[in-house]
Amino acid sequence: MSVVGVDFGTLNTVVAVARNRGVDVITNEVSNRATPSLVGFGPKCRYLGEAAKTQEISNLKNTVSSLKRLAGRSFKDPDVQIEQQFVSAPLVDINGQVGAEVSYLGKKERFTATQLVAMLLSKIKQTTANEIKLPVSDIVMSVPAWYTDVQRRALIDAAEIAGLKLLRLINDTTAAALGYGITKLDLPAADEKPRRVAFVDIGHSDYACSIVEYKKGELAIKGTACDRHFGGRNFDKAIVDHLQKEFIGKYKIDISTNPKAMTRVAAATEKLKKILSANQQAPLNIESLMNDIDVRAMITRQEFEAMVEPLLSRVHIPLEQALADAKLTKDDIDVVEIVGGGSRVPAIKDRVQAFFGKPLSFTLNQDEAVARGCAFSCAILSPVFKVRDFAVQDIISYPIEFAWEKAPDIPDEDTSLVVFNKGNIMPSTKILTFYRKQPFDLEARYCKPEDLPGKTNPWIGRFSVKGVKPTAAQDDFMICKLKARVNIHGVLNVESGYYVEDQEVEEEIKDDEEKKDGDVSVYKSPFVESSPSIEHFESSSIPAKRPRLDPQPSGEASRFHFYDVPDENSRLTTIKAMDTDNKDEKPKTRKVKKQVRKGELPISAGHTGLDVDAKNSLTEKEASMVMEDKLVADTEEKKNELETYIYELRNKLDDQYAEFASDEEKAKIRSKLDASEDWLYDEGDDATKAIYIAKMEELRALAGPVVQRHFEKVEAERQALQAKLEQ
Ligand code: ATP
Ligand code: K
Ligand code: MG
Repeated sequence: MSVVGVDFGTLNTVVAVARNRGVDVITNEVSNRATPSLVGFGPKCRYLGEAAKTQEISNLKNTVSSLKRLAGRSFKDPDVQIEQQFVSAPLVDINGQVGAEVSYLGKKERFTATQLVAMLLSKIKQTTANEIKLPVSDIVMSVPAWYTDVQRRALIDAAEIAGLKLLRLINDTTAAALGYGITKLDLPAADEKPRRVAFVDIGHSDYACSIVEYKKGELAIKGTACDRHFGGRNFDKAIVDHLQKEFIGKYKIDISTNPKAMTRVAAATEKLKKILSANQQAPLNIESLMNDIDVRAMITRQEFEAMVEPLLSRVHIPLEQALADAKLTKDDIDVVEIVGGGSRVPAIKDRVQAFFGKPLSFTLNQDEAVARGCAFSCAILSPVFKVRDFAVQDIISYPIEFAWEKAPDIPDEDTSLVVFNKGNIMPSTKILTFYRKQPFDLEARYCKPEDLPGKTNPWIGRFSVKGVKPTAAQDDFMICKLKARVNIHGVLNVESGYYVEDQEVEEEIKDDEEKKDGDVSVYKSPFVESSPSIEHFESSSIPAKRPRLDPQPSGEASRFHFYDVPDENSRLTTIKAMDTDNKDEKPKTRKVKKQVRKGELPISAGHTGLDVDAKNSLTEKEASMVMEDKLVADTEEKKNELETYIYELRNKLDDQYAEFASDEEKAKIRSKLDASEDWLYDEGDDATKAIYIAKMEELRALAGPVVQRHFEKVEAERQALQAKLEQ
């Protein structure tokens, strides 16, 4: 079983694996440590990763980039229009979702962003399996912290379509933070002041800062803030826009009217930008860019910095926000770690350093830190790998509320409640309590739509609670408990439902509780079910009739609790603790009303992810495209083998086989070789795998006797030599 971490970047995807008692970044088929996050389509097969990059310039209309930015987005989202500026294939609306229309196997085809991501992942899976010589299944993959439920579900679906088992979606900066923590052996002990590290990741499209607190064996994310439209590509675009104007004046060409010219300038610009990170000026030369015109330009670092000043002036914003969320100041930060290729721009580093007022630290590999963190996370979660345990506590990025219809018999009931707040620990479970006599529905949604990317629909899911009926005995409310969880992927679910009944139980009084006055109003009852949560019951202190949340400090074991109180005087909500009257008995006990789990409530959930049937059919489709690609690759390989064999045999006939073939035999073989070669460059250029194999067999059979005679002679010589040595 393999342990794999995938940093799915906007520009590049980096894969790390756990092996040789460590974590290594693997190389792909052309020995690169990062694979372009690109998919392309052709008349015979798909081009995935490196192949898509190779074909890009000649196949712009059928090449899709920005996959990470498209997953889970709706076509109408204004953000998709921004992406279209960076994506050369036409983006289209597929049942509301964004996808691309391409020409594939000679026909127009449309693929959703989820499918496109699955294609890249499927390639990553093959590359990784080839490299580590093991089948790949379990992975941990990174996403930006600002990814919403629908985006996360899209990636989970994509991984499944690609035949991968996604153990965790982890936020980019959290992955980097894990990689940092697990390798540092000098973290503060539990009773010491935590080490506080700011992680700054600036990639190709994205900028995030997380403030992280470390103690031995654990990290807690305290605040994360992002600029969703800030990365290397924005810096490139500033230069391209400048060059576009310059070329209009200087060469009378407008590259914005010519996609191929635009792409070539963008590629040259990215190189130029990288040169400017180490030099004060950099040249750009492109031959025959448009209308047979060669262009040249020279840009100094100073000019570049002036062009990107509007971006540079935003650098401090996520840093300030992350600190504010963490309720810390710059002075509290012990270390500032920088990752991501985009942060190599000296002016960015200067701004970050000036903001924190301390030198930056580069102990992580800027390009590989996220992938390595993902691999560590996978190792921790994988049952087959032993790794030092390291607890990772992340936080929720957007507040989530539940809404429902007012119950007919509870007049004053509220109809919505914020259940998860921004900054709540993630993963986390909360128990919601409802008093109902009939089945009911709940809807979950983000309650601050203005914080979401673009115009993301705040709707998260709808949950129908079945099996609810009045309690048999008294025709009373059923007390329904629902477990809402933002899980390890950052995805919301109502995972289960059950109902409880109030029962009087005898309970021992612990000494430290005794001081309480007769009527104990607050009483903690540890929940016996699988959930480690603690429920809180209160009696008279609840302001009647209002659903509410009761804030708890923090940690997986403490939750916010939700009360739904039907009636001020209802005995359902009154939990009384009574002293037992007999004081002589030991141990002392009292009767308390406790809620006892009585049965399950089935829940059917509707969310933005794919349903099972759709997922199965896309999985089949992906598998068949993989087979098709493989067939094309195998066919190409057989064709190359045949071609090579023709050349080799022809040479050997003049060389080592010369003495073993008669002139007649040689002439016959040569003429067959010539015919086969002519065939290869003619109709044989595009034949099937089986035909190439058959042609090869034909030649082998013809040359067989000659090869055999040669072999026998070589063998006889070998034996003679051996016999001599053994004498
Ligand atoms: P994202 O995290 O935004 O999804 P990503 O993970 O694919 O994207 P990275 O690989 O971290 O992005 O960074 C890629 C960006 O870094 C590109 O824009 C690239 O031009 C830029 N970059 C790489 N090296 C340098 C350099 N030496 N100087 C300036 N920019 C650089
Ligand atoms: K990357
Ligand atoms: Mg990245």
